[in-house]
Amino acid sequence: MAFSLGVFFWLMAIITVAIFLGRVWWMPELASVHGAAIDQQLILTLAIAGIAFFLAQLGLGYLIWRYRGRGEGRADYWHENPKMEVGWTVATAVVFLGLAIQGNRIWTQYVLAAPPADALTVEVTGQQFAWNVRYAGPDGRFGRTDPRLIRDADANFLGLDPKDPAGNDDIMTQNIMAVPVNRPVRVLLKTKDVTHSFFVPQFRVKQDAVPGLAITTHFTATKTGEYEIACAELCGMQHYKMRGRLLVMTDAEYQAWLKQRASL
Ligand SMILES: [Cu+2]
Repeated sequence: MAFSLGVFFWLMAIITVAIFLGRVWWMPELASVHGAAIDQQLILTLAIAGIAFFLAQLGLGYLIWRYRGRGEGRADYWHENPKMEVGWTVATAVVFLGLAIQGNRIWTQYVLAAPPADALTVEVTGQQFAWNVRYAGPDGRFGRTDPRLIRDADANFLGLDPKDPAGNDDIMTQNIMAVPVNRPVRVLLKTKDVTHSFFVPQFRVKQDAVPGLAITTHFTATKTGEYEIACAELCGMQHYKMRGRLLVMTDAEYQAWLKQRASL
C-alpha cells in the first residue's frame, strides 16, 4: 500500500514534468519583439517551480515508502526545528522575491516604455461585438469624432465628424487590421460601450479597453502572417464572436493594402 502510494507520487511528478518539457499544452509561437523577454521569464519561473515540485514529490514518495508502517511500534514525533524553518523560509523568500523583482523589471520595461516616435499609430475601438480599426490616412491626423454622431446604420461606427477635414482621408475597417512587419505599432485603444480587451496571443499583447479612456499599447511584429485579435473580456452575449483578423505584411504589401482600403 505504502509502496503503491509512493509510486503514484513519482509517476504523477514524472508525467507532469514530461507534459511541460514536451510542450504538450503550450503558448502559440511568438511573433513580437518584446514577447521574447516575457517568454523567457515565464520559462524561468516554470523551471524553478518545476524543479522544486519534482524534488518535493520524489521526496514525498520516498518517505512514504521508507517509513511505512511495519509493526515496529510508534514513530518518533517532534515539532519545531528553528534552524530548518529559518533555512527554508529564507531560501523560498530569496527565490520568489528574485523572480518577482526580475519579472517586474521586464514588465515595466515593456508597459511603461513609450513606443518609438516613428511608430505607426492605429486606433482600435471596441464595441459589442466588433473591432473598429482606423488609420489616419496620408495627412497623419485622425479626424474629430463625437459620440453623438455615431450612426451604425450609416456605417459611421465611430461618429466621425464630416465637418473636420482631417477626417476626410481616414481609413476605417471593421474586424480587419493590417500592420507592416518589423515596424513598431502603437495601438490607441478605445471602446464605445463596455470594457473589452485587445488580445493577440502570438504577440503576448493583452490590454483592456475601458470606456472613457484612450489607452495605448504597442508591439513590433516579427513574422508576416495572419493572427487573431480576440476580445479577452467577457463583454456580453456574443463576446465569443468578437474577433478580428490581424494581417502582418511587408511594407510594400501594407502600402498597397492601405491604398486599396482607401478606395472602398
Ligand atoms: Cu469584447
